[in-house]
Amino acid sequence: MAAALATHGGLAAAQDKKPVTESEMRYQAGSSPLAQEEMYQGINPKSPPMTKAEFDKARQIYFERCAGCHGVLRKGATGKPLTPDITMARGTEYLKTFIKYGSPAGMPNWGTSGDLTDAEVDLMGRYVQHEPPTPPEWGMADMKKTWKIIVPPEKRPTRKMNSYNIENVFSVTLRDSGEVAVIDGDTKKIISIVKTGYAVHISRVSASGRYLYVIGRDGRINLIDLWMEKPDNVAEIRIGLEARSVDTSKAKNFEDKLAIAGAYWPPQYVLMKGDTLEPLKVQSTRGTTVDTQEYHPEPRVASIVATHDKPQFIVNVKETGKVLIVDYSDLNNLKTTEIGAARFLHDGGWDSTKRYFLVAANQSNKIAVVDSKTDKLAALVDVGKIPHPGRGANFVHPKFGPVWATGHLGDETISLIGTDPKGHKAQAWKVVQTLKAQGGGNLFIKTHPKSSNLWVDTPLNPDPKISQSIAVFDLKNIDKPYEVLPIGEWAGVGEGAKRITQPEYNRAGDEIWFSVWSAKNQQSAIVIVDDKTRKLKAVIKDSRLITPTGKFNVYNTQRDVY
Ligand code: DHE
Repeated sequence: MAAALATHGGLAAAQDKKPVTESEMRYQAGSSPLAQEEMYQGINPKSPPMTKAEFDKARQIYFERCAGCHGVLRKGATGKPLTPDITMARGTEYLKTFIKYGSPAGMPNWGTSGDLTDAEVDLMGRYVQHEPPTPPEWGMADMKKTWKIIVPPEKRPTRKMNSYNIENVFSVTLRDSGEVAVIDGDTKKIISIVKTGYAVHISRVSASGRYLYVIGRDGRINLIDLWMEKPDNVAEIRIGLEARSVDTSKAKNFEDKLAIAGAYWPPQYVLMKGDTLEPLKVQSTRGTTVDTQEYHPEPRVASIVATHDKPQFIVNVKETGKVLIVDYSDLNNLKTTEIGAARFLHDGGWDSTKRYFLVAANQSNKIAVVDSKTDKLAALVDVGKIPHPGRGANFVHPKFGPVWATGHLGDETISLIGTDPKGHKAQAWKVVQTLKAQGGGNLFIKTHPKSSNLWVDTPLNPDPKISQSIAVFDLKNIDKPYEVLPIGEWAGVGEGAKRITQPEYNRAGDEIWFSVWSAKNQQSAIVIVDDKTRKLKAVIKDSRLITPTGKFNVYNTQRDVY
């Protein structure tokens, strides 16, 4: 279905060039919480007949399996557009073949893999010829209905009530249990398990380091107060029906004052009060794409970052390929600067000076560099296939000076980009060196100002040997081959996928934590490695550590140390 349908319109044209890799497909094809939403079945007499029950079942399968790639409204994203003008011309038999057998361009073989029965393949072949149902909007009134202040600010502690060294606390995503584990980095003991949103995604930390903001894929934000004797939720809200990103104001005089979250559906971002999550302003991201200038009805909000020395959030919009710089100093007269970058914006991080934000435009194989001082695009840098930096890694290259590095989902390379236009002008915003790591399927890389190691994960590589280990480069001898550490084996957890993901440093920068990510019904773990010796230091195993993925050290997240 994916390859053959890519013939209509500019959206399709922009996507024709690159087949989707298996790693990327596995990454994108996560279940959407929208599967649970009731939607209206439009009647088009030309579409193949479907009962309401069939339509509802197909809709659920679509949102569980297909929406991540083809988009909520089937306008296309990583996968091709599947609107009825295209699909009806193909016909049911043709579509069924694609769904059953897949395509070399990345469409999974849903039928022959056993994921869908022949009856379900037939159902989906008919479903995609119907008008895409639109999930409901989610406005201020809906948000307010879900907004809860669990402990009002005046009833919260006025000083830290526990003896934890908060700067070395970690918030660990427990993806499939919809919780975070708050872990004491000094003792490596779990302080508390806090209930959060569905398939919880990331945590961010307020400017003071007191509050944790956690967002679930279902758009639920939990505000956790680390000053409580036992850190727990103090407020909660649902800002959309599906979301991935959250951050909090960092500028002087705005510390802990505001929060921002971006939704995948509806396509919007929301500004909130930092200590209560009271929603203050909802801004839509619907608009035109950066290249073909077509209207896009569902441009999802990808990463959001707070600038440290200016009252602004940098909001990266996926499908339109635009970066919005939102000045939050006056919410009634909100100033937004729109920067045209490239499609599809995803994740990114600051350079070491925190002036430049570098964000992956993953379908363009580019990194967009945004200058937060001038509010302008500084450069678009060509990198490897499907860049996926996480927040990237900053270090001083022995020859080329300060660089920021990204890995890639689609190949084994690490691109090092010069980030010092003053001191190293010739290298600025150019790939100065390309390293080769273990293989494709990389998601996160990490180093620390006090370290000379660069850690590269490969959780989505199809070879278990590669997905269960980590590659580490010596930044002092950057041309030396990388070393491979068998983190999955070190975890000692027995059977399981044991995908090693998201390296994260402790406060001191002398140890590095890895998630050993297995299925929900299998044992997972966190493996901690001594950064200097690269030897195993500790393993955290606990039956409550269900599917750990992202880990966020309070100090490093609060200050963007990476
Ligand atoms: Fe993520 C960050 C979206 C799948 C773990 N992920 C992000 C960000 C976005 C995003 C937009 C940037 C947030 C920010 O900085 O404000 N992620 C998506 C998806 O749309 C996608 C591809 C599919 C989905 O269904 O959600 C997806 N992500 C995953 C996973 O499968 C991962 C590996 C495991 C999990 O927990 O679900 C995963 N994403 C992460 C992590 C970060 C992240 C750990 C933060 C990294 C960091 O160091 O900041």
